[in-house]
Amino acid sequence: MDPFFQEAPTLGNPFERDTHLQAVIKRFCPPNDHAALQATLSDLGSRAAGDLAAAAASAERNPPRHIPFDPWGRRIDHIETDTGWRRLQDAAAELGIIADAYERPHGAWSRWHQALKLLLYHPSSAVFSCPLAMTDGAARALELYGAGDDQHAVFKHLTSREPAHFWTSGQWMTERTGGSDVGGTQTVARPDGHGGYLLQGTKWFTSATTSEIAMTLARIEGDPAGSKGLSLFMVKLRDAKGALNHITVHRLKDKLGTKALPTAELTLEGTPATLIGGAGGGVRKIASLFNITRIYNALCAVGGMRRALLLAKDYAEKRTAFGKPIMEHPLHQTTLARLDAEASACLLLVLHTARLLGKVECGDADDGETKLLRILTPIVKLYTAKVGIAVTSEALECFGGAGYVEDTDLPRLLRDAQVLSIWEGTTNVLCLDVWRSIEREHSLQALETEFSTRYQAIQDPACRELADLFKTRFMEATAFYREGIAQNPRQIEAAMREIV
Ligand code: MFK
Ligand code: FAD
Repeated sequence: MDPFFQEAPTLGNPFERDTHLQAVIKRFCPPNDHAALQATLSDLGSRAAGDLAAAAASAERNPPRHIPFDPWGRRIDHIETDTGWRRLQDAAAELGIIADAYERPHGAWSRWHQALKLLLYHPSSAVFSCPLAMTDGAARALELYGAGDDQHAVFKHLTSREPAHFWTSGQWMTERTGGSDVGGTQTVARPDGHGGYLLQGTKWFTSATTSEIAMTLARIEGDPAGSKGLSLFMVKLRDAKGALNHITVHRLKDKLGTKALPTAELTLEGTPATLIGGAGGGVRKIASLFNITRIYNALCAVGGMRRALLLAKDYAEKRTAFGKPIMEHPLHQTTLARLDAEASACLLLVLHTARLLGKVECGDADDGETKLLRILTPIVKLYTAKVGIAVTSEALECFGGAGYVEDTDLPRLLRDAQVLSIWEGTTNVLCLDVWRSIEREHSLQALETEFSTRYQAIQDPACRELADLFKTRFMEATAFYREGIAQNPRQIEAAMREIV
């Protein structure tokens, strides 16, 4: 008898294979754009399984390396990255992932189009989507608060479609004192006497340390303690000769996942910096950045889930147990269907959020939609991250032992999902952001209106039964607010958990 060897799962074109994604696009895309979008995503799907996947595999095989000294002992702090990593950056520029959001070729639908590209790009990008997220956020902060020729030139680099001109940005908020509570930021900004500032302080997590610029928080000397005293700054990482600009990189983090992404600890030692949007209000200004990266986080969670499921479904057709493909076993079918339903719900939620973002950025949104975007952003970030971890974990189980074996490349999917609930605000911190948006921006009404509009449109009795259940829980969770008893922090936290 010939020895048996299991056929490996194959990705194929992840757009062509994802019938649910195609159905969603058909349902929501403006009819005139549909054919062109379909063709763009089909091309991108083929690249996601082809050259992008190959570049990502190379970047994962050759993780970044910190080279502190040159052969003669000079401090250089070079971070060596793989050619695949750099190809992924070039591809992002060519695909116009950031440019689409700012040139707005589809008007208020541009963010929605961009979101679809990201869903396919992210899972084949070795998490280059992280530098892209921060670059997009930095472009948004510059669009809102930037001034002057230099900042305009930087904006042009961040939004370029030309690989040779395209720059990326970091987002340096976390210090040793805390990533959630940035009020403890110890970085100090001293005027340089020529209108600029020199920064002194240590940043504890800086992903994409190979970026050209970074947006960061610092306290101008003499400004008050706490978050109120922080301002937003832009740092150019390298000088004209390509040497780091008064920055010492201590080491790269040894992380559970995101292995191709360089994440460093570094110290700013009199690093020249430009104040963005004037002194003070640093947290509010950097919120324009992290509200973009939080939506990217959600898109990447969904992209990761769909990728894991496509592979699991393909495998279910190829793997036989008890005399038939595992796809034909009812329990396995149910598992895949349940995971698919969860990932599909997240897909709809995040695409709707991207649509709202596009409307708000183009000035097409009414007050209710603006508030809805505000409250949905932390909700979709925290919810899709949690579901992403759970779905990816169970998707690995669908491969049996192979899902736990490194050279199948499946465990990486789970490692890369695990970070999604930590960076860009942990789950509890985002629960409190939901509360902040309710209390300060009165966004709950917008969520209730959205819910009741959708509730009334439900025809199917089974769906209505589910929606009734959801409605009861939603009303209970928000009762504290309507009844003006929002005094007890425990009760607020429990309620926020229920709402999301
Ligand atoms: C592949 C996936 C892509 C993702 C890539 C990610 C790469 C990883 C990068 C990172 O992880 S970067 C670090 C991310 N760090 C965070 O997200 C910080 C988490 N902590 C919080 O979000 C805290 O809640 C916060 C720092 C905002 C608390 O700060 P404060 O100053 O104590 O809060 P406060 O006083 O309530 O708000 C200060 C101002 O910010 C207020 O405005 P005003 O100054 O006008 O009063 C708030 O209204 C405003 N603000 C806070 N959160 C906001 C916001 N505005 C809009 N949206 C929000 N979400
Ligand atoms: P802490 O803030 O100490 O939180 C610890 C725990 O306390 C969490 O569970 C949190 O939910 C909980 N907690 C805190 N406050 C509250 C509260 N008020 N109520 C209830 N619970 C609370 N940061 C950057 O700035 N730039 C980067 O590029 C970057 N890259 C990263 C890359 C990776 C791979 C990782 C893992 C992190 C990165 N970070 C980056 C840091 C990340 O944003 C922080 O780790 C995160 O914001 C949490 O901060 P912390 O680690 O200090 O945890």
